[in-house]
Amino acid sequence: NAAGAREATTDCEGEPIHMPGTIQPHGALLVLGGPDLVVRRASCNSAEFLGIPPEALLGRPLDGLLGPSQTAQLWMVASDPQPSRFNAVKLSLPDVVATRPFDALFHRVNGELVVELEPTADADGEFGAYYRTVQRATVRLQSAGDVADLCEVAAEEVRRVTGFDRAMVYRFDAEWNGEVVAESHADDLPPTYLGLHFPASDIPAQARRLYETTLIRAIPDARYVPVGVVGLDDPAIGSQLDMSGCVLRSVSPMHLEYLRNMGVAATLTISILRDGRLWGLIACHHRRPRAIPFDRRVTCEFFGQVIAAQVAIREDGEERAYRLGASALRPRLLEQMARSTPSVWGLIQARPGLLDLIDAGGAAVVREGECRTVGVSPGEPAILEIAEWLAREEAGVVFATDALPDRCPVVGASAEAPAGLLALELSRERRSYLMWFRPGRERVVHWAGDPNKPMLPGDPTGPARLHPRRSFDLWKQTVRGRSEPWKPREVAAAAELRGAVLGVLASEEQLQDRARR
Ligand code: BLA
Repeated sequence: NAAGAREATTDCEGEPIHMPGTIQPHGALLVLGGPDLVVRRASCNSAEFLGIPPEALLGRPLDGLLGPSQTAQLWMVASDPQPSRFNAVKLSLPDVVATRPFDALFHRVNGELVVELEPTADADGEFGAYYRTVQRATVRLQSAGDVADLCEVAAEEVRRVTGFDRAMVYRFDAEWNGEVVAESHADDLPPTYLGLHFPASDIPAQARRLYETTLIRAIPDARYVPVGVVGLDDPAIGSQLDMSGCVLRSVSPMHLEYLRNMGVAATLTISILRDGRLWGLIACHHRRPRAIPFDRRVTCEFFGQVIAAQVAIREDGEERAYRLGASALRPRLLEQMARSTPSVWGLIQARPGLLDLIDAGGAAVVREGECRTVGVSPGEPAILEIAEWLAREEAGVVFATDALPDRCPVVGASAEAPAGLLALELSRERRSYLMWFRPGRERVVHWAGDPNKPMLPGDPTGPARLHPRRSFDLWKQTVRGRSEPWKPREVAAAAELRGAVLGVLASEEQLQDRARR
């Protein structure tokens, strides 16, 4: 039910995912503070990586652990005023037997230096082949056609580069609902998510904000047991560590459950930004645990930026092409008006016409209690009522809504009723309007599989809403009675058309006046 959905959203958004107090176990974490970089916090698994248990690390200055030359190297990284995320130092510990080679990743938070140790990539020799793979991917992305084609290539290439079972491009809409717009999968897996929509609550607001600053995240094993972090016995240490920038940050239990319900053992997620905001994600799934070493994650992050740049180029291109198309179409609509009596009916007769200017299910022209329609539109009585309502409400000269049943009481929320309305006022006194209608979104969904067949055996006792299919149902609830939103460029094109149409109508009136005299 809708109330339940809202509640779940609120709960999810309240979880402080940036300070879980624990980390994932595939690495170890140290927090250093003070002028001597003394270890103030350490993860409970430190012995596994450093050979030293956390209690024995706390209070020790760094140079005692690393020796003077590595400490100096670390200082250099630590004092960089603009620390790069791409900076990792390969460290080895002189006085202890390190159990395995690792990368050390650094960043600062609230005056402390956070050090994360992760197993390093072992096969440096592979780099040549890896580089060629990335280069090939970059070339393919740059030569992709439109945004849809680009997403297709992005999913394929990210899967190839990461070796995951499945890679998807997940695109957000204006309300942060998402749709899987491309999917690449291993040969022995079926396509599963392509075309599916998910509600905004599946990736709550605080998570989306975080993903705008940390552009790549890995969960190598979704069934992991979280590792605690202990601190010096000092009141200042009592406060929770802000792990926003930690690659080892423990993941929300809600999300881990979601992944388990999906049958996913490992994920890698890459942000795609547009003007600093999240445009979409590349989500990779693997059936077995899978870790991607730091070097490769950096490559994937770079890859996300290439994709983002290519998205921007194509979207800007589409914008320009749309504007050009609209300005070419406008004179043809006006020509048809000149050939029709009364002229406004010409707008309905023109081919290409109103539905080529604005992507909608149908359009109508209302004039003095009469109307003409093209495409799929409500019946004449309903259209006339909408015109009455627009006039009464003083809806303005350009009115756009993607939630008409909510806004306009005369439109019922029936499956046939339009959910989106873009209306241009031609004359309020005469109840004369030009309208476009869009259907409800739940009807424009394309299914990849049988919606009634559960995707996974799943855990029947688990929270039902976390099942991806149910999640899709939840999305359908949140968008009931809602249409695809009108794009700003469409509203702008409609407003420009209104100006031109009013010009034609004014001269028509002058002619009629003259004829009468
Ligand atoms: C995070 N949810 C996420 C992430 C994705 C999704 C991609 C990013 C984290 C990651 O895996 O790297 C959702 N993943 C999807 C979707 C698909 C997919 C839609 O593969 C489709 C194919 N999630 C819920 C509900 C809650 C919730 C109801 O469904 C809250 C009650 C929470 N999701 C949630 C939280 C995070 C998250 C809190 C942040 C996880 C973190 O970074 O700690």
